Amino acid sequence: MSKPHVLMPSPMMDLVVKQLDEAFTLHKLWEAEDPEAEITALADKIEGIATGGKRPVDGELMSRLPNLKIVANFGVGYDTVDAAWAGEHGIYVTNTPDVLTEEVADTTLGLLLMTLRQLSESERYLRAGRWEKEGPFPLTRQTLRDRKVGILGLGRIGKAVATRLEAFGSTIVYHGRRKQEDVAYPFYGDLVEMARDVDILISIAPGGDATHHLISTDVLNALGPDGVLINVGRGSVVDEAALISALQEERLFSAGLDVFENEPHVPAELIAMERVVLLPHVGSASVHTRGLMGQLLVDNLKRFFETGKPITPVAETPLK
Ligand code: NAP
Ligand code: 8YV
Repeated sequence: MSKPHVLMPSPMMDLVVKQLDEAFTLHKLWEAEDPEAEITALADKIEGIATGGKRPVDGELMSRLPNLKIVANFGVGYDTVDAAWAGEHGIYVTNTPDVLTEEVADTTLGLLLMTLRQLSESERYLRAGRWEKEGPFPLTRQTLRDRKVGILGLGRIGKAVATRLEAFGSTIVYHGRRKQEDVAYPFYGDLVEMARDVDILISIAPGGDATHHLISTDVLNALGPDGVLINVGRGSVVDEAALISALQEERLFSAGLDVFENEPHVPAELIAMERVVLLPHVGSASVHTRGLMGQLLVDNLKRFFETGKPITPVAETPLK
């Protein structure tokens, strides 16, 4: 029996490529001389896509593949796949939830502490020989002691962040589209109102149209000159230009960012700010966790082609 044909638009980790190469007829689009002509030539054969998000899997691409049945996304966030279009056309989309939750929550706490206590800046101070020449690094204005933290997106990762923050003694509140009945933390239906009441805003909400620029000038102004923003969700959730202005004009104290609007580009204005902490989207980036994510992507494709049902389909997939 011939193996199902799977399209991989951009390179993925060896663990994924090796297993997909064994189980399927894998088409590595980046190796094709003319990728667009390759898609056209393979159009009728392709039944699955394995994507890491570098090339968006949009309606335009999917509509060219009449036998496409499943798109397997590497990552829990799947904003680069048009899952609504896929769902409407009976195509499964899968993501990689849960296996990365604790790792991303660990990174979030690391980024939070680095930002509040200006740890990157103080390390640069030491490495530049300034401790010896100029004396101790100045005391930081920020601390996690006695702080109120607002979480935008109290989902799997948001809850794992909240559990850690409880151990740190923080007061926790949250905003989302709806109040969660099984959650005891106070809920805010209005993000500006929550920002006004907290010291720190942590965003771990998904990307996409519904959350685009949710963290606006109004939200940043409500956080105020002593406020700190941490973003580990998606860059598109924050109005980056508004954030830069707020930091430059000292309407916001600082920010810790793992995600950006136009990755891997990071605005020079942010890079120039000593106090701001910038990470290159490393929330889940350990060999351990990326390995689990890759394996789940492979297992989703294998399970689907064996049984007709993947392991972790996203909510938009209407197929039962
Ligand atoms: P999840 O369990 O689906 O949680 C998402 C949360 O966001 C939910 O609590 C949801 O609450 C809230 N939300 C969704 N749409 C919203 C909207 N329009 N307005 C306000 N809140 C909204 O997902 P997860 O596993 O925690 O992952 C969350 C996100 O983290 C991913 O989508 C991804 O973008 C990001 N992420 C980043 C990294 C990294 O490396 N930096 C790694 C992994 C994930 P309601 O449904 O109640 O609104
Ligand atoms: C991945 C992520 O680094 O899972 C997500 O949503 O943002 C990260 O874990 C990314 O998706 C890999 O491209």
